[in-house]
Amino acid sequence: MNLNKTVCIAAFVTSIAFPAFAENPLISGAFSADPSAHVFNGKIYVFPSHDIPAPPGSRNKKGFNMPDYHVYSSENLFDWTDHGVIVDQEKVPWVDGKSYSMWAPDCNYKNGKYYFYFPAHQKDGRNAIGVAVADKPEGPYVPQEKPIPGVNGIDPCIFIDDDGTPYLTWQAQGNVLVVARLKDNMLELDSEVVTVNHNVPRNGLKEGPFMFKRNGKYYYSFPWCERQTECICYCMGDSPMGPFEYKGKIMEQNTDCWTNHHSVVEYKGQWYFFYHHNDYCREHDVNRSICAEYLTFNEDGTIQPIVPTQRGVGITPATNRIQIDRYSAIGDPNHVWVEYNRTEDPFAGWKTVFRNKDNYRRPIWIEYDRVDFGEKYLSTAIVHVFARVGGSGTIEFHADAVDGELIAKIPIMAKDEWQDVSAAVLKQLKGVHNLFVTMPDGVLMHVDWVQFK
Ligand code: FUB
Repeated sequence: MNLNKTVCIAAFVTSIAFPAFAENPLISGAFSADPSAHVFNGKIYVFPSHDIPAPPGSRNKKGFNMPDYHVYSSENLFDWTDHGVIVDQEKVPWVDGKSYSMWAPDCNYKNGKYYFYFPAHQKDGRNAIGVAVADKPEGPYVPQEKPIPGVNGIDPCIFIDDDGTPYLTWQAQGNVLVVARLKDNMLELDSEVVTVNHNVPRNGLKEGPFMFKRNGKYYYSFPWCERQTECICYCMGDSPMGPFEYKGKIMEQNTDCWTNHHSVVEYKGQWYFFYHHNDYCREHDVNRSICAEYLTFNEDGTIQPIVPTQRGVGITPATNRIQIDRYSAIGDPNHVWVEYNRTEDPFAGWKTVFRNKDNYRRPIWIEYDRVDFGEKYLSTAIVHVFARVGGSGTIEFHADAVDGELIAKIPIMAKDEWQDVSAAVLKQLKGVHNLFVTMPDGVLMHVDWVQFK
């Protein structure tokens, strides 16, 4: 179970990092969507929007209900700190404070200040994009009295070129992506608003643009509903105002969440792709959660397609509760699979089910890669497991392969309730290894997490 993956810090109070896990979704305990990731002061900051279940009195029972924004930060991609609410619909002078319309935002740094751009409904119901300004990425942010003149629409992205010139791109009314240069004050337009010139081959809704630069090329990427749901496609060009040439899809459409929304960032020499999916919401797709994957460029600057994973990014300490259901690889799906924990809590997470049917003779296994065993002596291996009476057996941990070195062998006495069962570590590992968890004997076991101490 992924309880308490992050700690929420009351706004502007000292931040405390709570150990979390380097898996997808990144944030537990609250819904989060539309992640905009940036590196400021040596840390990754993610500015997502914030989905909530429709509150009483909402005018939009079945759609998005988005009351405010939080910002999250991490230095290592597994400890995420929630710095609390940075902008609230009730506290922005121009926003209809009961509209729950705070959709995808973005943030960037210029002239010693952080500028946070966000869309919302004005009091007359029309969409506008406003700015809130702060001295630090975590705030406090002070919203401007009025939205940016001449900018009507949603999903702002603020790109700052190497020469310091800021550009704002967004989805304008009429399903069209537009771009304009901003003045040095970051608060007003400094050019005409122009339609982004890209040659994406077919029609279909386009929104959520993101712009970044690498090796002198400008990348312009956005969610595009080519078929049933949104994929993320990208274009490349030689100027932030376009034209851009369509290059393909970074992430294909998925089946159960209609929207996707992304950002791309380089951190400590590695490129990352942030996006969202409705992992913690079974019933519908308007309560979403942010995720991240590694992003790789080809020699010619094009981007390798990304397939969403449970495992996500980052290295997990062996001393964490390792959520093996966020696996990197899995054995025969007839014998090992992942199930959602059925509880009242939407963030209760998942468990792995090991099931030996018909005297299956091959290994039943799941792999969780990138586990850091560190340099210290870890003597005990623990599994949080449920096995029904009559279902006793063994769980084993192996290093780097299903039949790799045996790290621990844990006999499980069935108990009809969840239990922590431990055994001595048989093989001391140092550094980062891929962990394989297997059930060499037994009939049916549910495993929630494993851990080393
Ligand atoms: O989160 C609300 C809207 O859904 C965003 O503004 C779009 O990009 C889509 O993700």
